[in-house]
Amino acid sequence: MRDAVTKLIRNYDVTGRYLDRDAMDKLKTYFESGTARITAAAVINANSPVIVKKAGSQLFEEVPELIRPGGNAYTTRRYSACLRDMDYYLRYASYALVAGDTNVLDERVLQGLRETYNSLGVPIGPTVRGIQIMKEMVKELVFEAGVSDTSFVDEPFDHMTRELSEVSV
Ligand SMILES: CCC1=C(C)/C(=C/C2=NC(=C\c3[nH]c(/C=C4\NC(=O)[C@H](C)[C@H]4CC)c(C)c3CCC(=O)O)/C(CCC(=O)O)=C2C)NC1=O
Repeated sequence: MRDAVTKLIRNYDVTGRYLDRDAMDKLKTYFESGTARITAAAVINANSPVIVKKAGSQLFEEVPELIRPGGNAYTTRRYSACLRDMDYYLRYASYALVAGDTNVLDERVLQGLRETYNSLGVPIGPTVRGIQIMKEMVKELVFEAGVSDTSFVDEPFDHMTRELSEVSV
């Protein structure tokens, strides 16, 4: 698993370089955004059950066939599996936000996921939509918590969306 700092150090170590101006700029950006990243993690931690529940409801409202007979989230078992997956995405997004790097998502969440989803018939499009709904909710909460620029929140959610959609095509 990697974070913004270990990634940078590894890149410089590979070529035996001291940390130069460019490295300092990257480190500064990361550390300056530290408080906002922690706020985001705190907001997610304090609201995760509500976020997952509300995002799920919105998703099923937008794509009602998911929970109708024949839908992938039909039956309580699959309905719960779907919300559990949403909870995974949210929790790992909070890790990636703190790390300032999406590597944790590649290693712990996305690896092999496409194969699993394809073999179980879990539709990618609505999954991606669910992730995006959670992103919007988190951004709003982070903004309400006093962080004016919430653009950094996009990264992990968009990364999961991109990786999932890329393979579905
Ligand atoms: C931490 C990393 C991690 C991830 C990401 C993960 C995902 C994951 N989701 C699964 C199933 C599932 N995932 C869904 C999800 C959905 N169905 C829909 O229609 C919606 C679009 C969507 C919710 C948004 C469903 C319904 C199942 C059960 C499918 C089945 O068993 O038929 C499975 C198969 C095994 C199981 O049911 O537990 C895995 C491995 N597991 C992990 O350990």
